[in-house]
Amino acid sequence: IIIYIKMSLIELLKGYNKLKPEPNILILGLDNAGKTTLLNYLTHEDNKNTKPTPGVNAKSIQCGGIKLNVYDLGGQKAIREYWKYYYEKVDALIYVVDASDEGRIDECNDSFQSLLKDEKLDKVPVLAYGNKADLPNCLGPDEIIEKLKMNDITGRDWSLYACSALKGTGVKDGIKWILEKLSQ
Ligand code: G3D
Ligand code: MG
Repeated sequence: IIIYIKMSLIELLKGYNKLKPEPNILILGLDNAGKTTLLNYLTHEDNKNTKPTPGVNAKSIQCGGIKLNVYDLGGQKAIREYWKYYYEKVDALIYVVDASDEGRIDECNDSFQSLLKDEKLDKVPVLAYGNKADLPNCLGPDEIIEKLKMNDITGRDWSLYACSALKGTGVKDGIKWILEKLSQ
């Protein structure tokens, strides 16, 4: 019998006792990018009942006194329209890209560039996921880095990981990168 145990954020957090207290991680991306799927994967829960705009799908995870807030926001509107729902300081940003949807990559880049310009996200480390990497003919990491002009990013740390939020592959590596950034 094969018992498949899903990676969870809580399991990953165990190795990070120097993590800053109560970090806020914001998950953003265009609609259909896979944000809710990612949230479901990280929390082992079905968050599907919370549909995109205008609601904010917020998830708080407690682990040994550590609170990790994951915010899953729809991507259809400018980020500014969401700030009325959001008052806490953001410590890290996860930007989910649908790597299988080349047709929307310019729109995806526009949204990403406006995020980078937002003063509320100034200096905030950015983890980009090239999601849906399980699908054929996906944009590869190098292509996404180029399309999103990530090599031009200054004043903040960034990284990009290919992943499949659906299958879980690659998710852990990205989360580890963020946890390192949030560790003092
Ligand atoms: P969103 O919350 O960013 O809007 P969702 O996106 O998490 O709702 O995902 C949108 C659709 O993409 C869903 O399909 C979901 O199953 C699919 N999806 C998300 N991540 C992956 C992935 O890694 N691989 C594949 N193949 N599909 C993914 P449905 O059909 O439910 O609309
Ligand atoms: Mg969603």
